[in-house]
Amino acid sequence: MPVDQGLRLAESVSETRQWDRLMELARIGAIPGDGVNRQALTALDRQARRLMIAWAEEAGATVSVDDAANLWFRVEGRIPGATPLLTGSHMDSQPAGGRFDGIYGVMAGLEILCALKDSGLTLDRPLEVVAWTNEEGSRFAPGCMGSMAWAGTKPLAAFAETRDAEGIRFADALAEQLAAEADLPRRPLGGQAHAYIEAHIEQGPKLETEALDIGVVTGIQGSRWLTVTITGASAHAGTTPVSLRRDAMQATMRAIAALNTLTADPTDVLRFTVGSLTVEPGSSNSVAGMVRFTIDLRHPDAVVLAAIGDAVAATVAEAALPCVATIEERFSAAPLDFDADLVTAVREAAETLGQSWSLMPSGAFHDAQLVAGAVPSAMIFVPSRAGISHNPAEFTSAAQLAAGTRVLAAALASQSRV
Ligand code: HGY
Ligand code: MN
Ligand code: MN
Ligand code: MN
Repeated sequence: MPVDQGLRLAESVSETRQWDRLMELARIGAIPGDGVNRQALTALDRQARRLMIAWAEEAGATVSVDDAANLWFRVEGRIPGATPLLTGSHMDSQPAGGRFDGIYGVMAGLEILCALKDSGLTLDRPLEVVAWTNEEGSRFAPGCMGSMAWAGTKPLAAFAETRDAEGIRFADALAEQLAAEADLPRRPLGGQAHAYIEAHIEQGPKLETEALDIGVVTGIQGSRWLTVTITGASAHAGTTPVSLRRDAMQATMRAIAALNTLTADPTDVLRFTVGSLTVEPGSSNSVAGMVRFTIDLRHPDAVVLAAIGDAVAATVAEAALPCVATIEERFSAAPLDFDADLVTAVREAAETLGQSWSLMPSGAFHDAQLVAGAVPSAMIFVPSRAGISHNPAEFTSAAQLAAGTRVLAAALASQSRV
């Protein structure tokens, strides 16, 4: 599709329609402070999907779902049988999430389907928009299950037994989702795409601080998720001498203090987070018998990330004594550079549309990190107010979101030639 058609497609993107629909979706699972709690494979997730499905059908797309409950919207191109272009992101949110993380990228794809219909343009290639299942991993760890299963990084069965806080198995929650959407055509898991470009909020402060419109994302740093279980012995808080205790909470505090020392990085490149912690029996007058906590490690260098991850085990085991520590790796995504040609296409689309831009890496992981294992991929960022995300205060303006969607439209169109 020549550049001017990419421009015409971009011009048909409606800022208002996109914004109004995002605000309508934000009412599903709304929490105080303009936030959203719409976690993967819940009734709220299904309610939001139904809304997107209705809008996609209005835009003339065919809708389908695959065995991982990834949700697909497709419009045909001029060249029958051409490998499709692919865009999308995730619809699931954090428990105290914002109105834009993930859902913006799916909405941007949907908005481009609407722009195709409104403009009467047809791309050479089919265009597919996908909502990947469980990117956040906040209900069922790990994240990016849908994109991992689609890209063949891990078989879907590998996730079956993971449980949420209520003890529900992922396999059962997935079966419930698929049963609720049994009216949708089922498509095989996996497939091909000529290129994948994902639009997402930056979730950091760079674009706003530098007053830039677009992040041309060069790659994504590595992530490792570990779950630590420290086992001692529950005991009476009043009668048990401290010298006789195997206090899992005290052991945990020693272990996290030791990990803070291990991961201290004055350059703030290595990121270490303990985001969730559970205590058993969890009573004020019982010594903790078991503590389970999560570790989230991020670094752009795979060797550093591997070394730190391995050092965690030894550090925790020693600090936890006389309690026993076990460590389970829940997720790892290697650092990666996006497809250079696609990064150029995104940059050129931003320039053609007169948007200010900067090349930048992503601190957050995204489905694109896994899809890139199977398809040339790239990402587009739009600014996050004060860099806030995974927080109800997350905000990006209607105009900023529309600018990102227009760059996405032009970048996808540039990749449509067969
Ligand atoms: O955790 C992440 O990096 C992503 O935002 N889910
Ligand atoms: Mn996200
Ligand atoms: Mn997120
Ligand atoms: Mn190409």
